[in-house]
Amino acid sequence: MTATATAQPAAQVHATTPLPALRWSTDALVALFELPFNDLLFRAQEVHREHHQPNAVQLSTLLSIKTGGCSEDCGYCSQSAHHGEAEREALLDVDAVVSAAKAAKDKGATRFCMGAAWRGPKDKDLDQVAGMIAAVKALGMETCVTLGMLKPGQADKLKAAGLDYYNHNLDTAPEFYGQVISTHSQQDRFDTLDQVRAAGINVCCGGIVGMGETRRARASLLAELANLAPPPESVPINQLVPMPGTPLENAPPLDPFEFVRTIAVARIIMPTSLVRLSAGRQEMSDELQALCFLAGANSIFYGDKLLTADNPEAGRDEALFKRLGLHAA
Ligand code: SAM
Ligand code: DTB
Ligand code: SF4
Repeated sequence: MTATATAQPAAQVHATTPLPALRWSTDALVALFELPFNDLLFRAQEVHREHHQPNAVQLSTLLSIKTGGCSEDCGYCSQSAHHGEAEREALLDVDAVVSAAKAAKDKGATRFCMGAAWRGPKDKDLDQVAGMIAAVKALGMETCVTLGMLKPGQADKLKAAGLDYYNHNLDTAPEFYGQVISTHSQQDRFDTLDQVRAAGINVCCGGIVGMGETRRARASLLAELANLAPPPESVPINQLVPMPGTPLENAPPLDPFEFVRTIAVARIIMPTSLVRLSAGRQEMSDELQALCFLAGANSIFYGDKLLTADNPEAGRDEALFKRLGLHAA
């Protein structure tokens, strides 16, 4: 059987920029997922080499600037007040953030991502975060924040502070979204993404796999991401980290090859984006991570902590890069 994947004319595109009317269908992406593994990885490598340095991997370091107690009920999240067990911590002060950013820069990270467990920021909080962004930017790093849903005008304030990227994930397929989150809708996420784009901030937007969704749902999420106009500059692909106490604590583990396929499809349909091998690396073997790089992942979260979950120690990543001949971008 020959599987073909074609871009279809657009019916509707999200975001404000009128761009080429290309729209990926879920069927086309399911066909990519169904390719023999070697064929899929070969196609992903071809696309990867056409658009990126083949052995370069960008390093982003995360810091949780406000932890736990979130009003939202995202079924995967340790920081939800509904079920999360993460220890709560108030918004950090600027000095603490700057010293973490300096340490990350010294270790080789080029982007510093600050995450807050909010449904969305209050204006007072946003002013404090703006100070953090300006201070991290002054270190010569790229800045990224993920603060939840934005109200009109807030994205402009972030842009004025020097923000390079806003992370706001679509997280899962529209047809699965309501099974995982009830306190906001995926349309709310699109609305914030539109504001981020309109403010001239780069978009970091991806999702989570391994929550018990079908392959078709994974394809459907990737189609939504690629059909953003333009597609996100950064696409974090998270593998669910099953957190104690959350509704998804006992989700059945995903076949590792299916995770690699997800990366490969993302690479093929979003050729110029950074595809980040994100949460879940601590639980992955070196061999599985190598397959993800072969499939076109060219960014990682670097540093021993994500927001509340563990991430590989820098030393393990350095050793892996050396064995694979990879270098920091
Ligand atoms: N509250 C903001 C929001 O939801 O956009 C920002 C922080 S939130 C923790 C950022 C992202 O982390 C989520 O969109 C989700 O993709 C990811 N995430 C959260 N918990 C996770 C888990 N247990 N495993 C994998 N990814 C997770
Ligand atoms: C993203 O897509 N993954 C990061 C970042 N954006 C903010 C967060 C992963 C969180 C993993 C679970 C935790 O640390 O609590
Ligand atoms: Fe809150 Fe974000 Fe966690 Fe959802 S993913 S509960 S919005 S911190």
